[in-house]
Amino acid sequence: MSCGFESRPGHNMTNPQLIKSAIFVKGAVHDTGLPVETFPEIAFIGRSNVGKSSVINTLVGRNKLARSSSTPGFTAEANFYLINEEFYLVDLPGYGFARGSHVQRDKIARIIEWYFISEKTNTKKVVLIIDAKVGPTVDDIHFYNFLVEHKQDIIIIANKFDKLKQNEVFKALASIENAFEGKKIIKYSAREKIGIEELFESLS
Ligand SMILES: Nc1nc2c(ncn2[C@@H]2O[C@H](COP(=O)(O)OP(=O)(O)OP(=O)(O)O)[C@@H](O)[C@H]2O)c(=O)[nH]1
Ligand SMILES: [Mg+2]
Repeated sequence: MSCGFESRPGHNMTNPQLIKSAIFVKGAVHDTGLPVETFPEIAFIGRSNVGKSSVINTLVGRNKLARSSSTPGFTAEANFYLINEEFYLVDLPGYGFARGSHVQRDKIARIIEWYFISEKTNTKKVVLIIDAKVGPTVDDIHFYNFLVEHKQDIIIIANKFDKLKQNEVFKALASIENAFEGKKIIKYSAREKIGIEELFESLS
């Protein structure tokens, strides 16, 4: 069984035909809510409104699989999408919503922590999404360190790259790279469909 997107030399990785099926299975906030069937999981984590749901949609070539919204705090559970009946993409709730209450923010942090600590989940890779325009936040670094502590295989992408002016690109990338120990950063725009191929390759 493959545990990610198939990578075939010469194949157009953005071709949505590689995605034979993409189905929302369920949302969970606790072990008891997890899908019955176990498959390898790729999780998407990042600030509220950074574009996690939009990135998932670009990867599977479906505009409305994962529901996205300009209202921050939209995704409130760990949402499991079954791809090709082989693996799950897991859309996590976004952290750091400035206008959210303490109680709300705590609740979201607990859900994210539960997802990575649980022995019932089956995470193979984590895509940490940073806002290219905003740059790395204290929360981004907190959750990155949390993922490192929990020995996760982390891929970092800088989404909303389309919002950067040409003369902002170098500085924006450098500040993200510096914040994450010089790790490779994939430039991404869910809106302009930039970086999809590179992300596919990292996941395969
Ligand atoms: N300019 C631009 N806007 C984007 C991009 N990706 C997402 N957006 C917009 O950002 C907003 C939030 O997108 P979502 O995908 O819902 O973000 P999310 O991280 O899932 O948000 P929560 O579920 O609230 O945590 C929407 O209005 C999207 O259209 C991008 O690459 N560029
Ligand atoms: Mg979302």
